[in-house]
Amino acid sequence: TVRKAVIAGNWKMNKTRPEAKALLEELKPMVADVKDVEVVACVPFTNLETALAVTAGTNIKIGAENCHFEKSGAFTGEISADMLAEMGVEYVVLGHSERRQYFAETDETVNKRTKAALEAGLKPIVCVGELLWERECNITEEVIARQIKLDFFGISADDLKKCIIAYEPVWAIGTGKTATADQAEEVCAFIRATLAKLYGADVAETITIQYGGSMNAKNAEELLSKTNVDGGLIGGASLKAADFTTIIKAAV
Ligand code: 3PY
Repeated sequence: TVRKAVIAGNWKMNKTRPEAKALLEELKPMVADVKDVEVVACVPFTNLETALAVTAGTNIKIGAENCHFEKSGAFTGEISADMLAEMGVEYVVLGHSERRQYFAETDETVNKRTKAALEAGLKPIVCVGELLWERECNITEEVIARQIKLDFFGISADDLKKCIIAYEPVWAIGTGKTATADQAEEVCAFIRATLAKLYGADVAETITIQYGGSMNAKNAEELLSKTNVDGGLIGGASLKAADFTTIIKAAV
């Protein structure tokens, strides 16, 4: 395809600085020869500086796991997109279902964060996905279309091309349950068709759509073989250098 695969680790709330350093040092030589896949590690804020230093000059890019939508101000405990960009961070995960579920993030705040991230020059990895209940009620496509419309509202086609969309069915996150490759392909294709309608075929064909939700060393190859699955957002398996490398090589 025209799209370069992007495999991004989402470390979630894991790893102290020495642990982060050790993991990335282990990963570096294992993926040094990978050219056709964009390799990203999205790490906790406290690990960003260490991660950037350890991966400087390598093919591993660094991302954050969230950012706030305001530029600065009285938002105790928050981190702005500018603060991340200034460090040299390239990517930021936004709207992960854990943020939506436990930290009351909504499509409205995901939209604001996406705009702030783009304005700061970051590449947002915006997560969408349906709940199990919604899938059972046969409204997966409605839910996904609504998230796409709201999360990217007011964002230009050119800016949208800088974004990655991660399809993460909520029932597959941290549960060990994976969508089948056909289920993943079906929804990723639907996302692309929705983008084609809203933004035109050019944007739809250009944008990277990842699958996320318990992708691991065993199931990655089949998921990544699908036409509309351009990469993965990897939870637990990104915490092990060997598993993460297997997934990256499955995307080549
Ligand atoms: C998972 O694989 O569980 C994820 O949430 C990836 O973001």
